[in-house]
Amino acid sequence: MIRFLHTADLHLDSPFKGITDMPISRLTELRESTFAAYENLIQYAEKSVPDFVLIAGDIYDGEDRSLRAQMRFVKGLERLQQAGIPVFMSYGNHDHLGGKWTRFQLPGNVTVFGPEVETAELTVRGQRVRIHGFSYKERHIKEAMIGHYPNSARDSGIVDIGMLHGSIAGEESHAVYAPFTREALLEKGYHYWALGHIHKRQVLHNEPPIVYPGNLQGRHRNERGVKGFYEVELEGNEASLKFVPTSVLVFDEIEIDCTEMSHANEWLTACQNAATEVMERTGACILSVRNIKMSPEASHLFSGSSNEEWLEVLRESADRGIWFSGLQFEENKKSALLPDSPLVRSVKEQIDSWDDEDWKQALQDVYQHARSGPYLSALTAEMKKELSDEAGKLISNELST
Ligand SMILES: [Mn+2]
Repeated sequence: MIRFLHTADLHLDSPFKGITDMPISRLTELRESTFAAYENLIQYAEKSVPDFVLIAGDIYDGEDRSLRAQMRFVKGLERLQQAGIPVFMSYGNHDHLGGKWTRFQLPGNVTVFGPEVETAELTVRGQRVRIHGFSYKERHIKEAMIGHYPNSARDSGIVDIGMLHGSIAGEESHAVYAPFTREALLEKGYHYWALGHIHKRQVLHNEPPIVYPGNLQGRHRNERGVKGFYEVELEGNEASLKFVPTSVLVFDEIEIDCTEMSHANEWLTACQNAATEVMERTGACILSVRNIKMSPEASHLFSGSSNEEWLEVLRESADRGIWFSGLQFEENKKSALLPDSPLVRSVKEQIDSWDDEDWKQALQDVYQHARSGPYLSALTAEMKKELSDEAGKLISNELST
């Protein structure tokens, strides 16, 4: 039996650029979160002493690899060295070999795959293990690198593990790098495929396992839920996987049913209850609130104050450990929500008060245009009404996105 840890997409020192309105203490905690998650991985390894650790690319968030991130990463690797744990790793599209960075020397327990597919070998209690992988030599590897992986040596009793940072060919939701198909991976006859690149944890195939462990720490509201790595045991052709959580802050979304909402405090209580439930399940969290099933009454309630004000009171009433990042209103109710808002109302009132001279002024660019002018008919009351409505819609759409 061999036992190893499979992680990928550490994205150490992610800048969390999109999040700007947090108080500084929380922002500091957030900026430390990728390191804290890595620390959880290292501690788990020190405690459980696996036979080896696999890191399948995107260790760093940026191709310039901040010094701080490198120092912290190397310190973790040194602790694994002290615990006698070998590490096999590759670089991905985010931390490709072509980037410009100040190099740290890695400790002797670490094997880094080069730009071509290479094979590393080790023996675990008499069992020969081969690990195959490569690092990105530049950011965009469009080539199907899978063609360069050797076939397994199953017949000779060797365990083969493939490490690959890339995505399934034709998968439109992500930039496709080093594309592969499930079939192409299975054809190699390996015992395990340790993938990286896709941040959502998923097992693409069970026997043998083809696995994305996801990232160690979510970085924005589209990287939801608890994040971590897999601990894998291989025994003959049997594999067992255990997910080990590492994230210290969980991004998630709560849905609030607004059917019955007629007062602000009802909504605040509903948000707090839903948020507490998430926190009890996952620990500290950053939540976006999605308001669904907006009744006319609820629309009326929300139109009385701006989104910023709602968010402000929500944050003020939040428990420790919960941060509300933003509000959304169910798509089809967006326009029903805002035409009534004070801003839209005042703009429409303004437009409605225009006399012919004001209209002429507002539209002079089109009416006096040498090409378009001659083709325009005189402005009717109906057209004015239409323009005023369009202006209202434009404003409410801009405000609600
Ligand atoms: Mn990544």
